Amino acid sequence: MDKQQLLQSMRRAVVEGEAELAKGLAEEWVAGGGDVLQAIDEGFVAGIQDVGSLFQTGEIFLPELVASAGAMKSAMGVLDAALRQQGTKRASLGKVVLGSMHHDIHDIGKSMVASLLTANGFEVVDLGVDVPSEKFAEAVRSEQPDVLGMSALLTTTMPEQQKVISLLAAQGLRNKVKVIVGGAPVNMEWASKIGADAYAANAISAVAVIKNLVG
Ligand code: B1M
Repeated sequence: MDKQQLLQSMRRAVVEGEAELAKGLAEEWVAGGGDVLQAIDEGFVAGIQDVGSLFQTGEIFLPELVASAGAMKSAMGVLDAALRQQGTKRASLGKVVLGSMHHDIHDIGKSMVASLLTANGFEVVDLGVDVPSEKFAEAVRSEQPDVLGMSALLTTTMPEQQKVISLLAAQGLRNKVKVIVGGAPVNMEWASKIGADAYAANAISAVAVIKNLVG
């Protein structure tokens, strides 16, 4: 298969929820020396975006959504390992604590931000998904990161980002850390409204923005 055919197959494998196939295609891409970011963006993310549209229009339902997310994650396991290998060759640029908001179990985008940060030489502490505000604050206290990153994929979990920022202020931690927010429903206006230091629309720009934040 040539590159374009591989990218198309990746997209289809996610839409069809074919985890083994998605993983195999990612392995084939990495073994052939392909650009990992291109496979993520033009292959697998394109597929999960198709899935989001099909779910929204009622053409597929939750079981298919779950299968597609599984396919995406099995491919990302391979691509993440390839990205991490690039990151181990560099000195640390700073420490970033990351997590998905309380009641939010979406982690594909957040994990992508984590992978790219690691690949670019940041030390990343990933708190995972469904992270309560107290746990974010505790991590800022114990890990003393340069940057705290919060990801929200649901409109209902966006207010949790505001809650964490208020909690950091109440605990005297707000001026000790830069805060960046992201996730599909989040935008610059929301970031300013809740007093975050920064917003990034995607994982690639998140790396650039965080590099700026740490000076
Ligand atoms: Co859910 N889901 N989901 N879902 N899901 C969305 C978000 C939704 C938009 C689908 C839709 O209706 N079209 C919708 C939200 C609607 C809303 O809030 N207004 C939705 C819903 C409703 C739900 C459930 C409520 C469904 C239900 O149960 N009835 C449920 C909620 C569960 C919960 O969290 N409590 C649910 C569940 C799931 C699955 C578990 C099946 C699965 C997630 C699996 C997983 O993550 N492990 C899932 C999926 C896969 C999606 C869609 C299809 C894809 C999300 C994704 O991974 N995108 C999504 C539709 C969509 O977004 N088009 C949808 C790919 C990823 C690379 O993009 O996450 O946006 P994204 O990340 C980007 C940027 O946003 C940015 O960089 C990333 C890479 O470029 N970014 C950051 C992300 N975090 C960042 C942090 C930063 C900076 C940038 O700094 C810190």
